[in-house]
Amino acid sequence: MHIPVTGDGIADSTHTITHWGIVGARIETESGITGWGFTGTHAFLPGDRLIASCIRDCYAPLLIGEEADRTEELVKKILYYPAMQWIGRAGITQLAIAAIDTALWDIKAKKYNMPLWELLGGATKDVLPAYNTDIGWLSIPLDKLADGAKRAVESEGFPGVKIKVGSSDSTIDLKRLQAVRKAIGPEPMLAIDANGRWDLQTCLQFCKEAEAFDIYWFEEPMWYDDVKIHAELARQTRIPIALGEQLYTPDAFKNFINAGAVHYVQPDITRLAGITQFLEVAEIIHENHLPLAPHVGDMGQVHVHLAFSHKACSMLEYIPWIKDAFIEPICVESGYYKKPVLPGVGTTPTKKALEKYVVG
Ligand code: 0YR
Ligand code: MG
Repeated sequence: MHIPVTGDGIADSTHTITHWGIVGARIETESGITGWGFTGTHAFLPGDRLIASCIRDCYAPLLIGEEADRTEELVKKILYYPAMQWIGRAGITQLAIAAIDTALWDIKAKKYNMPLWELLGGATKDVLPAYNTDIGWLSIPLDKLADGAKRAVESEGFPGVKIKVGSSDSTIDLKRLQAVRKAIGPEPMLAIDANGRWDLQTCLQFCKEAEAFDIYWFEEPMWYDDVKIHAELARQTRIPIALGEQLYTPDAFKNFINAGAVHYVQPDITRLAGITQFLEVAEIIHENHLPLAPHVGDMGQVHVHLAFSHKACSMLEYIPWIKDAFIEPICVESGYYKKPVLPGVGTTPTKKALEKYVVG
């Protein structure tokens, strides 16, 4: 499905998009359960077709006829399928497996008639604060940015917001940051996200000035895979570093964590190979006494279950783009997430959405 984002489109330092693509798997069992799982894209159809064909042509034949309930076993089977290991241990193959894994968990949760958070052993918290990213795009002009942030905090009750930085001139970002902090006051959580755009020099300079605005975290400051420069930045600034939305394997997380290069860890089921690997990464994060702050870009539908269930998680990003395409949309009231109640993992689309948004 290709679903329109907020307004006429949004931009961060790296991505300019008008639609969000959710590409995925529908798996049916002989006993009549249908599981759904998705990854997320720019809604770039040729790319989406690669993911769809990876699911249909490479992995589906390995799963047909298997016992659907053996979730982890089936995920390991496709994750470590020798003929596919050179083809991908990141990117397309992980996005495809993510969708399949999510659909398998959906089947299991539906079979046991429980929402995923309950299937995973129950909620570890009653309240889950949401922070709003949708007010903070780089494409929003400064006056609207400050107004939107103020409205999110004061009228809508969000305990926090995140704004995008990463402009070619970082003094522009400092002005935007200053305006937002002034608009929302000293209390609310305020995070920034450069989507990997800057280099170490720019980050060091920027952070020196930005420390005055009480930044909760600085997300993806520099190139996604470079552990060393993030460790260096972490040593030289008081602002905590957040990342993980573009890491595809548990090993990648270990590398950043072991180097002291990350403070808030942000796995995303749509980039990691789904819920099974997310749970593995969540344990690694917890063992290292770090906070888990799942990325929602945009499969909040599932992350809300994982956030309520895992003890290392105490907040969740909020981006509302695709919620209305599902029979139980994610729901934030006065800045806090509501616990899902329907059986499954939250990925069953509405008939209407399938009619309206499916592209082929
Ligand atoms: C746009 N959140 C993010 C959007 C957002 C991205 O590509 O997906 O900015 O997901 O970085 O933390
Ligand atoms: Mg981000």
